[in-house]
Amino acid sequence: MSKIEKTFPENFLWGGAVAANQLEGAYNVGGKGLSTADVSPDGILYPFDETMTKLNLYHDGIDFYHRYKEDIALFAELGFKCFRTSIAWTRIFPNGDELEPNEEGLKFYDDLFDEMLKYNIEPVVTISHYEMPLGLVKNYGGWKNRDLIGFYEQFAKTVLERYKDKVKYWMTFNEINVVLHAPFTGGGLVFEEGENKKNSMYQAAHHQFVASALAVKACHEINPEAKIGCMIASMLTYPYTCNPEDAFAAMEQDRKTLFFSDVQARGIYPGYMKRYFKENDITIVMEEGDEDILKQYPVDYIGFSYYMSFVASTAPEDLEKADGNLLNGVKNPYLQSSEWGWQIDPKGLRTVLNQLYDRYQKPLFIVENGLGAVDVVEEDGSIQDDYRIDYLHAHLKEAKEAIADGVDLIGYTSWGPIDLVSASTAELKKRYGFIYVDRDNEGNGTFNRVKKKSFDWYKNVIATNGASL
Ligand code: BGP
Repeated sequence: MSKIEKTFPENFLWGGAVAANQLEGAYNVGGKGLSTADVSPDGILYPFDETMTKLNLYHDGIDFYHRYKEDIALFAELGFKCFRTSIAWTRIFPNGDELEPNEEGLKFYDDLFDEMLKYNIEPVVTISHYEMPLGLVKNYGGWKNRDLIGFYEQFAKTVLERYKDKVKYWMTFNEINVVLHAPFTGGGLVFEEGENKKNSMYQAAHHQFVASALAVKACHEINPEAKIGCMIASMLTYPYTCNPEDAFAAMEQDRKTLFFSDVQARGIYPGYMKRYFKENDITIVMEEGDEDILKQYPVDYIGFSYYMSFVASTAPEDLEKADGNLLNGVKNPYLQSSEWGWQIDPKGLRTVLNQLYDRYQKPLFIVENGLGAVDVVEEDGSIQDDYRIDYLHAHLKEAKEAIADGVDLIGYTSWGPIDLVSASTAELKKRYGFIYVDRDNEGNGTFNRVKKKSFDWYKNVIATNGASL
């Protein structure tokens, strides 16, 4: 048998990924308005609280707003080729509907991107990541209102234009499919009594699709060299048994996710979804021209996050549950789980990469992957996070296999290269970083940064372009 060459491509985009609201802090500094995250002290899965009386760790994040120079220097030491972050919408348009952007907010990201470029770190920018101006929720009802398309388009055009010489890689919405699972965070949706929630969520998604396509259009007009992608939370589902009914249930469950990338990458609403809408009394209001916009401006690449896999069964009530803090389901007896119940599945990453590439034939970018874990600081001050190394090592090996399968993978950014506030639970003890941040769930700590054992490990992976794996 001939030997298969397994290597990462030259110019592979190694790096890390974060989101503005989970690390910047300075939530009311520099003219910034209140965002949905600022009133979500318990994270994206829980009700929001406008009284703001409860400790909200997003408010200070890890103080990246003031310490980004130190952090970018550490990323440079890791050898990062790219760094993915998002732009806090409320730094640019504090309430979302102003006519003019906030210059102080724009300036912050100019400085941040310049700092990255100083070290040849390519900025990869998510235009909207899990937060939006609270003003757009209160005054317009969030994304179920069509007006949001215009407000997003203005925001997107403003940043695409302003940073056109600094940013070549963009994404329109983080995990766009999460509007179905966390409707407040994903879509600014607050439901009324008796409202058809599913209808509102899919209507919000439709508005986001159109907004996303308009951002693709603007991006290509402003800088034809730039690439703009979608970003989905991939949720690979296995059938619990080989019973064809289970296999079909797994496919149907996967389609709840793939629907989003189907629309963004192929530019059409797939037939299976039109049927689902009919069967569930969902009517999507579209305006003339919407379908043309979707068709004309598909994304350039598919960005996705991958943390775990899922299991579907036609008789789930008879089976053991997977009690993860995100999307419960059936437990997979072959997999271990993280401390938060996320089922760890490196092989599934190879499957997802192959499935997405077979389906779209567009470049893929793993823009989030990692292990959320409790880290212990030893007496000597070190953090021995071998579990994190094991997780990342196993996943990256599968990514390498997928490349050998022929998948066009352009980059890998691990989630939270520096510890930050969790999205699902808004806590700090769920850590992902190669760099530890001294800050706890009660809001105590110095914000000091400490390299963990995984720091040198990842540095070596990048330095060898993955040959060390
Ligand atoms: C993704 C989000 C991130 C993020 C990550 C890890 O869904 O895009 O914002 O934080 O998951 O999730 P968590 O922080 O809940 O562990």
